[in-house]
Amino acid sequence: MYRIGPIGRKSNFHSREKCLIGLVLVTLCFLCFGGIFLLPDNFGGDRVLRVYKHFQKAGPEIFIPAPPLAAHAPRNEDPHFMGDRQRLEQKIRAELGDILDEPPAAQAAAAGEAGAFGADAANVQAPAPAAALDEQLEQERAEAEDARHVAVPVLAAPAQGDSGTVSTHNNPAQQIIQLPMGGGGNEEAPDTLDATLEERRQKIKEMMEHAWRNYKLYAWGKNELRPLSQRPHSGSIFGSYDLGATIVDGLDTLYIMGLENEYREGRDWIERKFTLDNISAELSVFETNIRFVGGMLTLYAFTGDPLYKEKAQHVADKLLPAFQTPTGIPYALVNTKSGVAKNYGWASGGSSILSEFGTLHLEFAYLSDITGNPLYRERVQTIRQVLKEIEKPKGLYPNFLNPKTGKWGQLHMSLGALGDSYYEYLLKAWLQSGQTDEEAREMYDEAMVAIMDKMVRTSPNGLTYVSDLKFDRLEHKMDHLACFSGGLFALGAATRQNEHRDKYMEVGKGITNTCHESYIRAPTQLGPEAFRFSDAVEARALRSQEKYYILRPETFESYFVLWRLTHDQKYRDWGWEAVLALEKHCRTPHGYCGLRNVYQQEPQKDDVQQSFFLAETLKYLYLLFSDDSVLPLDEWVFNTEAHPLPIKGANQYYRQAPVTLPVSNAS
Ligand code: DMJ
Repeated sequence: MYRIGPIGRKSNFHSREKCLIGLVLVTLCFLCFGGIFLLPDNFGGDRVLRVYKHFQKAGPEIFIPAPPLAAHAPRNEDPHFMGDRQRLEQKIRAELGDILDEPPAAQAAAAGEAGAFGADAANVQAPAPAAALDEQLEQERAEAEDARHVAVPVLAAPAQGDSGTVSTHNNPAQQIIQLPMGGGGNEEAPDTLDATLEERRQKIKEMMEHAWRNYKLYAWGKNELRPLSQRPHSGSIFGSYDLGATIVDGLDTLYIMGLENEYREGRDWIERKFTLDNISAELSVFETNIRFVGGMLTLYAFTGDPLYKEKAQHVADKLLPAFQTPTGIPYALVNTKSGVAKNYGWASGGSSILSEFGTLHLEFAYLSDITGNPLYRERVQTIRQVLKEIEKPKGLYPNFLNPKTGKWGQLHMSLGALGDSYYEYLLKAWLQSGQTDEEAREMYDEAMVAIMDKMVRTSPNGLTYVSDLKFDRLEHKMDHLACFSGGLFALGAATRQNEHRDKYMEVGKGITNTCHESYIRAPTQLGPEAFRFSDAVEARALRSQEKYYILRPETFESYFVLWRLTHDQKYRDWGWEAVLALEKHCRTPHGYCGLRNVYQQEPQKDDVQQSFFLAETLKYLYLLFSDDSVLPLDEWVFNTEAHPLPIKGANQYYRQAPVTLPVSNAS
């Protein structure tokens, strides 16, 4: 039987419903596509492209949760290794900003003729800067010029026991620039060698002038310079705010080199422009501390100028909200306006990173001493206690620690990326305290003995290196970052007569030699970002993402420390080789760039003049050719960004203030 009725009626209603839904959909489509194609603001501008790029940068995990690593690991690939490499790449990307993202073709176009040293800069087709940028640059340049005529306070070296008072002097120029630690030349060796040394110092000073002049011309007040495009480099670890990173980071090097006018320009900019107030920047606690707080503290120690103490405290106060965690282990990032802090999404389940939260001690301890406010020291003492008391697998410190639970993340250990400067700050906290912070020295010795036992190895041809360790498995690879440890082991040996002394010195010299090998095995004579050891290769990068050189200082830092401790001429020879290589491959008419591949005869440049090139690379090279009386190692200890801090009880520039009640309003 054929029946109509309710069912038939229902069927008619469906058709109307379908029509309505269809209409709604058509309207929606019209609105969406109309929005994209018809509204001039969206189509004409680059907003769609920019949004797309943001998504691209943020990565596919926005849409798709990361799959379990093991499921996607290629055959023979340890999933733990893979995960860590991704993390390291994230970290490097954060450091380098977008320079690694640029396609080689675009790079080649940007670099143009600059592939080889000495090529004609006039042919570089730099993108035309926007008119507004031009105007702003012009204004900044004019301001910088004015600054040359602005009087700066004339500061004298403090008398013994002085707590940092400002005084005047009859000969301002000399007084401002004269190194408080005395000398600067090589007065004690009046022979022909001395003349060569002086020439070399002058050469490195000229490199600093070149780097500074071009930064001033094209990026003044911005964070870093892009020498090929002759523009500021924004983004990367400093965010997009104009914090003058190169000024703050490079100023103490100018001071040490006696570059008076440049020093005045920088000081004036800091006084008039540098502030973190009223900006909403998401800053790396670690990078901001080592470069900005560290830089200001050194300038304060050198000059006694209260400006630098105020600025150091201002910056540190902005970082304090990051310490508000259940354990007191700070988060990696903090927003300067809201105080909201967080960790990197990629760091082992929301962990903080050892090399970051473990590299605050020198600056915070010294800040407490010069301000009389114990708060800063208390914050880093809390970190110390957590690390002292926590169980350490085989005596080693993993790179990740969860600030909420106080538990380790993945058991990856490294003296390179993610671990490095924690170990550095253990030894240096002890040195800075005038060798009274015995807890720090003990922690240093325990950690370094474990590292020598579990991670330091010798290659078949006798090269000493320090591997990474991942869940009991050694990865026979060393980061360029780990090259600082040659100096660290040697400094540990030279400062205490204990049963580890000889071994420390042997390992320190061995690592420094290996890092030098990684340089001289490359046609550019500059070392790669990471190098490996296997039956087939030694001290050589294998993967394309390990072959770049970004003007890093660590190898030269070890040359400098080893030179001071041994006076073995080879360290100066190696340093000079490096100067020649930097001049040949990294110098451009408008500043210094890193290289994309150190194994090419004429490598492409990366178009970034890192602020640490001025803060560290040129400073260590300059000091390598200076007399031991310039920043003597028994009076000064270098923070991890090469900003020298005075040693308590041994250095009249310590400028300790009387202790006051905590006054910080930022905790
Ligand atoms: C610097 O900012 C510091 O030396 C830091 O500890 C590691 N990385 C860079 C230089 O390579």
